[in-house]
Amino acid sequence: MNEPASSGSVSAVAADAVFMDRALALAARGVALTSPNPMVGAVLVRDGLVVGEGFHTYDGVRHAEIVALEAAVKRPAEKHGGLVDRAFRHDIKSAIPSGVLTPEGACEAARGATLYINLEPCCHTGRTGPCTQALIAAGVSRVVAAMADPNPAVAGRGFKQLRAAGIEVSIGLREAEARRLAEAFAKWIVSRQPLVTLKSALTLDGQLVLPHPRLSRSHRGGRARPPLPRIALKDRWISSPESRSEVQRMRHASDALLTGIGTVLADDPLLTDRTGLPRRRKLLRVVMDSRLRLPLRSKLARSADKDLTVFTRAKEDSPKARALRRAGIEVVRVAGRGAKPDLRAVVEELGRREMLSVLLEAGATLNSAALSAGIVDKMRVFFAPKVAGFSGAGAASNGFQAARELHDLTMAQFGADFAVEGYLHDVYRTR
Ligand code: AOF
Ligand code: ZN
Repeated sequence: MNEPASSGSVSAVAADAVFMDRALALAARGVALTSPNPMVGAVLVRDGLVVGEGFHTYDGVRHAEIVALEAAVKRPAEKHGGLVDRAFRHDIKSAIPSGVLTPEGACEAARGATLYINLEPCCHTGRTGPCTQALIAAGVSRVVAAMADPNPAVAGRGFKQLRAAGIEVSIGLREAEARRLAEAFAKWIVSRQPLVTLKSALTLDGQLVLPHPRLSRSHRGGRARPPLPRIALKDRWISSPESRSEVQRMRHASDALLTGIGTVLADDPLLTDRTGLPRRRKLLRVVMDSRLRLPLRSKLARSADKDLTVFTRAKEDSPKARALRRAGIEVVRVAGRGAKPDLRAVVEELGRREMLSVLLEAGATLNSAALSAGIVDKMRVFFAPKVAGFSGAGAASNGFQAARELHDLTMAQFGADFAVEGYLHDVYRTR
């Protein structure tokens, strides 16, 4: 699979890397706009020049290759000799075979060009026709792809079709980057379950909560706490402003956010994507709340707008459930044992709703339940250079039998904080 880029010379290999990086950057522009499809970017190059490029968005329907081919066709007439618009009828299921160049578009724009793409071109008919056929019809002579499509409907057959048509295919350039970009799609398309990332911010002595005069008294109760007024805003946070912007970016890249009622009662969070960047579907905010303690006056409940779901063990027709529903909150009774919800069932339900990625932003209770249930795929922990006092019962009380090990670790700095990221599961391997 991992063939070197062809054409031999050092400059050709370097050019391949440059154009693949461009395809990856284009793909990433589809963040929050492609789910439940993957992020894909494509660059068409002829004689060392980019003649067309583009990226997929779900609402734009057309796949990245087709956007790039169309861009090549739409270039100024003098460049390609009188080309017409709409040369590709890829997204219209009609008498014209999808993905095939129409007669009026019989242009030379892409003939002999190389396509750089971060994912194998598809060979199936979904909402659009096969990209392989469009590329063959357009006369593309070489395809450089970073990775195979994990979708079982494609999975290498796209490459086979291209090769059978005489197109030179190289696979594996920037594969690690491409696999990372497609990891949530890969997990979901194979298992129909979302990729779950546990995000947390800790002090250097491993505490999730900073010392606070009011929190050091009773930390329980069924009401959302008002904001803590006497402490300066900057001192209420464990992590740096840079870490918190990064968390916003992580929320933006997620389909759903999962938290526990304990966090809601303690912090009264809003849990929204405040990047201001466009997203196709609202970030679904999900609360695990066995006994339906979610206060109607909490920020979450008051801001509910078809984007708040509560998973509970309480009866779906209880007065509280009805009150929450009247406030526009979805209440779903989930399988479980006693008051303990089955977190696997929750994740499966989110997968059925085409949620590819879930960000778990919760406290110690839900975090450890999620880890014990085996639903966490990766972790991202922000360590802040603060000390809260080395307190707590720690691992003795959370029911863990043994420590779990993370792999493929990476580390990044955000302001004064360090974020460590690692995987608990190989998301490219079906469990
Ligand atoms: C590509 N290029 O840009 C994307 C691909 O229903 P459809 O027609 O949109 O097909 C969705 C599937 O196509 C998706 O599951 C994945 O396998 C592939 N996505 N393929 O050649 C693209 N987004
Ligand atoms: Zn396609």
